[in-house]
Amino acid sequence: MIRRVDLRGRVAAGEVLDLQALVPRAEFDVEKALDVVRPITEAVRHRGADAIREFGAKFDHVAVTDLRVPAEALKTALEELDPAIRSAFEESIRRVREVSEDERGEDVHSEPAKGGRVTQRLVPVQRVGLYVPGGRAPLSSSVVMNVVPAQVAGVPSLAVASPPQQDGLPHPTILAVCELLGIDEVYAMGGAQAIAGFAYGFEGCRKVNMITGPGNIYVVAAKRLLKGQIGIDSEAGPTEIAVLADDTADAGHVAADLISQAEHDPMAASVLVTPSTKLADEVEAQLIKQVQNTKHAERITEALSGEQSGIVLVDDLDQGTAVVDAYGAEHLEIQTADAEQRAETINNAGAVFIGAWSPVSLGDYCAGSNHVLPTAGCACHSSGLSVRSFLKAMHVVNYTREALEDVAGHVVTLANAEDLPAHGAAITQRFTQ
Ligand code: HSO
Ligand code: ZN
Repeated sequence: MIRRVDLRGRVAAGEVLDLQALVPRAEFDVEKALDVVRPITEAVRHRGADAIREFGAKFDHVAVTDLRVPAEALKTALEELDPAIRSAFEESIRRVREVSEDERGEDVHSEPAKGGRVTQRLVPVQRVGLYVPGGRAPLSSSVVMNVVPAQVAGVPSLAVASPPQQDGLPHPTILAVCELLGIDEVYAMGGAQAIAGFAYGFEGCRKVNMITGPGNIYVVAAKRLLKGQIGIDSEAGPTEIAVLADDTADAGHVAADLISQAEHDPMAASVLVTPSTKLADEVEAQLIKQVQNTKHAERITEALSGEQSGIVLVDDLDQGTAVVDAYGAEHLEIQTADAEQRAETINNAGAVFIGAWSPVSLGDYCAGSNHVLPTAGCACHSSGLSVRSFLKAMHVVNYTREALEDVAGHVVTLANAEDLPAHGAAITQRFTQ
């Protein structure tokens, strides 16, 4: 069901371990997909909506006449949404909004010299396109995770794209959540053509400054290709969960959490790191037992038995901590007696979940944290989506005559040192007239 990687005693025996290579990620070769995606983005660039519709018909097998979802369809979707689902979304939105508001931050005012003021203004990106995947499981919760931080940041113009279903519209729950959040610009388009449509604009859709949201390999490839032209969030690959656990962890909980993320994708990675063989055996037994009773047993089994998943046995929790930190999982659960202190030593994870009562699926929907997180080890340099993703920091410089005069000598010296005397002259000419 799940392979084991036994590291015990190997460092003591003098072996130098490449911790990141121990559990390799499933192949998600974005570079290869670039060649497929390039002609699509070029076609959309030159032929706009016609090209988007043609690729939609080819890949989604749906003929869409009007890419823009009519206001009536959004309204109906919300009216028809199950009230229990609506109230769960409302609670999810409330929590993500509260966290986003707390995190927004203020402009920063500094005065490094008398009369010399520098302000860092936090300015929202002006127009953002949010991509919501359809496919295997249309992730309507991703609408919340993208839209709410953008709204709290103050982004004035937001558009959503999601692939059409058989009826030519995106999944009704996705439409309902858009309506709930007050998003009225929604497009029935998916894949690389949707990303290109947002990046270049097309009839009726102004081009955006930034595109966020997860997607399949072609969506990721299109984002990579068009980056620069537009800003993007971090690239999202298959979902990952790493659990660092000791004997105090409940094997049933650990197995359920490993299964929960394996449910996304046969390429999803579920990794347990533990010094306890007892826990390892119990979790393995629980995996076998629990998978039988899940709806998506086939893809879960494929994910758990893939190279990208495994149970890693370590000498002790400190080695285990080094392993998970090197791995840099999208989601890291710490279920150890000292979970809270241990979490403070982690540098690389998309998000960290502490103890028995903070499972990843809580974070997927209702913790208030964001579930759009860096995968494939990108957590060592990137953050998950948040209100900050939609804010740019802009310095505003405001010096008085006296403050400029005070520092003029240094500016001239540095300008001359770089053989750029006109830079110095721009200062001195102000005081020599
Ligand atoms: N675990 C996914 C997010 C998600 N789960 C959406 C359920 N719905 C990636 O972090
Ligand atoms: Zn999930």
